[in-house]
Amino acid sequence: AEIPTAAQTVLELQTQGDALTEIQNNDLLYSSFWANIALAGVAILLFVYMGRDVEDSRAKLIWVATLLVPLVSISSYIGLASGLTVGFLEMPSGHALAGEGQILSPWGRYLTWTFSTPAILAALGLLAGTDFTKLFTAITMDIAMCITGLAAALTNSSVLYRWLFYGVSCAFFLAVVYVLLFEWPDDARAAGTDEIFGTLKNLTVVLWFGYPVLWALGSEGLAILSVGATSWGYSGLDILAKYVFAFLLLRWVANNESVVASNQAVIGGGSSAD
Ligand code: RET
Repeated sequence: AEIPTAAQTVLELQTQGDALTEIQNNDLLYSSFWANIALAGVAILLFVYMGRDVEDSRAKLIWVATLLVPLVSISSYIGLASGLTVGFLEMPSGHALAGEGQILSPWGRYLTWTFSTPAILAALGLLAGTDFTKLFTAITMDIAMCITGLAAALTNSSVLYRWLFYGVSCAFFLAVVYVLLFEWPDDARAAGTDEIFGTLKNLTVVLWFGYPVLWALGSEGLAILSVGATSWGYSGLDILAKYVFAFLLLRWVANNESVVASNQAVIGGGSSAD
């Protein structure tokens, strides 16, 4: 490892500045980032307010996990809007954008999903009253999905390797979907949370399938959609998968604290307020 010279440091800073200029000149892209920053800010305030009377420790844990979603999101989108987590990538031959020069890649998105999606799954698993094994499985598979998705987006040695990473990421995704569809519904029935769990599970499974589809159609994949359109696609999915999800969950928890509190599951119990 060499110590970078001053000139190299300046060069890197210029790249970030270039990214910022490019982002700001792309109205579609820039507005998709700022819509989410604003929404995350409002959501944080609203969710803190909605959880103000929650006292049971398991209900609080669900609330904290849910609150993490907009907290990660606001950081993620500031990273994108500032250019910090956006880079330029030359696409390999065989990719639809090969030979088109440097393509803007908002890779920070894939990175921060590594933190926001486990929070969503933690909230859902706790709601279902699941055990440690299933929660661990869902969350580790989910993290692996995000990291291999990031790898797929950043690989530019060959188009085949991009799709190979994509395929591996999809396999991890299916493991998550399996837990959501075939493990947690039974747990939720036993916990008496099956109605709200069912709603949130359906919302999650349907919306989460939108992400790999968008990746395949978007600028990283077949490039049928522009960079800006792809970004709005993700922002739209994020709005539903995060904020609608979190709002429904928190409203239910605030109104049904006793159901969550009486849940005998091993995770998140312990000293409740009484
Ligand atoms: C990628 C591409 C590779 C294949 C798969 C993907 C799935 C991504 C998902 C993301 C969900 C994100 C959410 C974010 C909210 O903060 C990485 C797009 C399967 C399911 C819900």
